[in-house]
Amino acid sequence: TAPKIKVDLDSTSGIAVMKFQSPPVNSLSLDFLTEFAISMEKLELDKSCRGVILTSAQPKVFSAGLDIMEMYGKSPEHASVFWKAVQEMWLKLYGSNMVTIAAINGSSPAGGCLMSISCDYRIMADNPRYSIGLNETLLGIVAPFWFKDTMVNTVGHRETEKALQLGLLYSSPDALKVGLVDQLVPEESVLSAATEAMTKWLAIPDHARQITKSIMRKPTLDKLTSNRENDIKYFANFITKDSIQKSLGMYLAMLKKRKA
Ligand code: CO8
Repeated sequence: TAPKIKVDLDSTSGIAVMKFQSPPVNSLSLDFLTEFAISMEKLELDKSCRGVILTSAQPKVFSAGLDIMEMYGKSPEHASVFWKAVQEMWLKLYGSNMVTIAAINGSSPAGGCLMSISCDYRIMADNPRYSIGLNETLLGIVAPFWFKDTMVNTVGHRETEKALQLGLLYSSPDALKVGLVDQLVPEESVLSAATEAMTKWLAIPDHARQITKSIMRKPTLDKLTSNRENDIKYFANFITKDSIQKSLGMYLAMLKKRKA
């Protein structure tokens, strides 16, 4: 099968671009997440790579978040394997020693938002039709504590309380207003602006920046690493409940209907 992520490393600048190319909407399937973790690990170990830019090759969408089909009508065993891969994606990204920048060139709901806020810096296309946020409650599901923690660390407690309960999807201007993204640029400049920002971040000595990043993020990461098995069990149990499956089914039907 074709790779779902295209990785281009420029060893001169030390900047890698990870381009998501999993049509139609870069949903985070088990295959996607596995490929993502492997790519991150390779870059992390590559001395010539100091920064990664995440972006999308698909039009209008950065990532549609977790692949709902991986959570719908599946066994608890499958749910467990899938959830472990979701955890792995976050641990690798949030805990990365490299500078990570999200070049958000389209909508970025739920898991797509999680990926974005797990980066060090976010640049989004200035297009009010693109939205970003943790909209889990709209699906009748609940953003796990580590999604919530990542959001709190980005926009603060009060904004997160509103955003998560209401399942808010912010238009790009609103996302900028609350600090969910750091910068808006015209759509065609998202990648070049990300490269420019990266140069600024890479001007800081790696060791000092890495230790500082770790001081900021380690307590949040530790909460999950010390509790991974329980988090997997909780997810597998929650997502396979009849009532939750029913909500997901209704949401999927709504997605199809909206399209028709
Ligand atoms: N998973 C699987 N399939 C998806 C997803 C998804 N997340 N998103 C879209 N699709 C499918 C659509 O159903 C459609 O399929 P088909 O062609 O067969 O009808 C196809 O992709 C294209 O989608 P659209 O026609 O809707 O494309 P648009 O360009 O109009 O819109 C959007 C793109 C904005 C991304 C839109 O598709 C959308 O809003 N998708 C839903 C996004 C969403 O709500 N994701 C939430 C996923 S849950 C999550 O990430 C965290 C869960 C944490 C679990 C915690 C439990 C304890």
